[in-house]
Amino acid sequence: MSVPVLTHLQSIRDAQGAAYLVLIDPDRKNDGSIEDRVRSVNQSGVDAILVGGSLMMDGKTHERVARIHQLSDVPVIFFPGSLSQLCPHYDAMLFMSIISGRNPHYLIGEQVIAAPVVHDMGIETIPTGYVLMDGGAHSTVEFISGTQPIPMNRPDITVAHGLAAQYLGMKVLYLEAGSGAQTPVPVDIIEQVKRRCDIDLIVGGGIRTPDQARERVEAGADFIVTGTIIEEAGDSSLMRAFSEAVHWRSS
Ligand code: 1GP
Repeated sequence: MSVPVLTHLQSIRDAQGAAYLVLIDPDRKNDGSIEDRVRSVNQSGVDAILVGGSLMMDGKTHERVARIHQLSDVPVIFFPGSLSQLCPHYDAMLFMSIISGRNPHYLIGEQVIAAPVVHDMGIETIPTGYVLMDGGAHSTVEFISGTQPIPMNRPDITVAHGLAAQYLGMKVLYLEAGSGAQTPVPVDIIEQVKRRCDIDLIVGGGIRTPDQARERVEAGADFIVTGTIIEEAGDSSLMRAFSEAVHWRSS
């Protein structure tokens, strides 16, 4: 792709209201469904694939990422759960810091270890502040990173993190309720962060219906991520419905 992946997604956002990203977990449990999932992505108006997960249960992650990249018609973006998933088969990566946490290893430690390898591989980096919110289920990220999520009733704390990310020069803020969350990030939090912060917003975690996605786009989300519900649905019609809901300007 000649333009950077982030620029490409921003131009989709500008033209169609928001961009829609599907998360594929390259773990063993998805080994048999990866090809079908990527083919569905290609046919359903999805704008990019995020690849990542907090825990890998075998050693074949890189081989699965290569398969995803080979089959995908859209950019494949690394959403790092851990450095063990870093490999050259990505078009870009969210170069993330868990800014809602106070664990120095996930604030800067992993990034320092990764940076020379990323440089060597030539992967586009998208500077991203990752904000974990309390979606009502103890998420794997919470456990692995050893960090506390921000309560959903504290838009003030969330806005403060968004401003900090902006002033640190990050390009994107990822408002994350946690994969499989019972409650997605509330609309009013997205509205307040959007009103106060000048930074693109990824919103994900616990989004289970196209209506929920659309409400979050209307509140100010630039990019919507779904993972679990797409895994559970197992067909492309739901992806298509999400794509139409997110791309509200073209529907
Ligand atoms: C997780 O935000 C993503 O990091 C997707 O969450 O699996 O709940 O859709 P779900």
